Amino acid sequence: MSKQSGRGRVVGLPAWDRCAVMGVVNVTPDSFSDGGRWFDTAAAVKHGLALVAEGADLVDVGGESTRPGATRVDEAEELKRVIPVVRGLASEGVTVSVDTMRASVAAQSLAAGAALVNDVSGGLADPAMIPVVADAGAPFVVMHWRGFLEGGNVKGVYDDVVTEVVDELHARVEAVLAGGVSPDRIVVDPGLGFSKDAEHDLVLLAHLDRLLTLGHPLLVAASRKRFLGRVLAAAPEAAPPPARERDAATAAVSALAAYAGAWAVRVHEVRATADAVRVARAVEGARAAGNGAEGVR
Ligand code: PMM
Repeated sequence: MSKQSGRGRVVGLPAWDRCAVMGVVNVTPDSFSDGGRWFDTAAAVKHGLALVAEGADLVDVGGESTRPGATRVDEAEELKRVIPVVRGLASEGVTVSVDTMRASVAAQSLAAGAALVNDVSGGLADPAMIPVVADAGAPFVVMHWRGFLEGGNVKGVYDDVVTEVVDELHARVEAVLAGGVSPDRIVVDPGLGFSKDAEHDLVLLAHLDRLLTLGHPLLVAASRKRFLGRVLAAAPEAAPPPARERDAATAAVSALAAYAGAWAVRVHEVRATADAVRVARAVEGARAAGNGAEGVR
């Protein structure tokens, strides 16, 4: 399978000639990395528009923190947080993704103008999710997920993390297809940090080519995650830098993921990643055009 397979077009979304940049707007008081800052409709819409001005191709709006140990918000509260922000951004012409595990939130977001449903449970948390997405003909992100984490990272045990994530994602994609979502609207995502520790995340990033063999566009969401804190810590036992000091490292992952053929990267800080995906495209272009080093001085 060609390296470009992960970059393939997602029907129902604009086509980009490089890895797309998905900016994150968390309308939550408790998200692990930017919680509380955009917990107000007007501020959240303004932030989403600022991300677009900085180079986001699409904006992912979420109203429920998926941070390990986070308590779930109820449906009414999630709707109250998310729908006005989706509507506000969509009415400004922004391509909006909704980050939700609830079918009702997905359905109302699509009605309010969202273009993509991003479900970290891959349709497992709410049995009504896949029918809603299929009926709407919406694109759908299927993330690798092993369930809600109560009491820590208990489900993060693997013999071979890459093979198991690929196989489990393959099974989810089959279920989503059986539920009527069309294959050209499915995006896959390894779910970095979800039932995975830092080593698992790094091994997955080292083998994005294996995820591309699933034959669907690939989304990589590394932004500010714990594994970057571990990589950046001065020593194995040293405290990791806080989430908001992991943006340069996030942009480095964006360049690597884009160069490996990812369809999109999901990030909180857009500007550096917008540059990173352009550098990756330029290098890819040079490689595609060139005949090797000879002739280049
Ligand atoms: N991670 C978070 C939230 N949504 N969606 C996808 N598709 N993939 C992810 O890895 C993912 C996600 C983590 O939460 P944050 O928004 O607080 O970083």
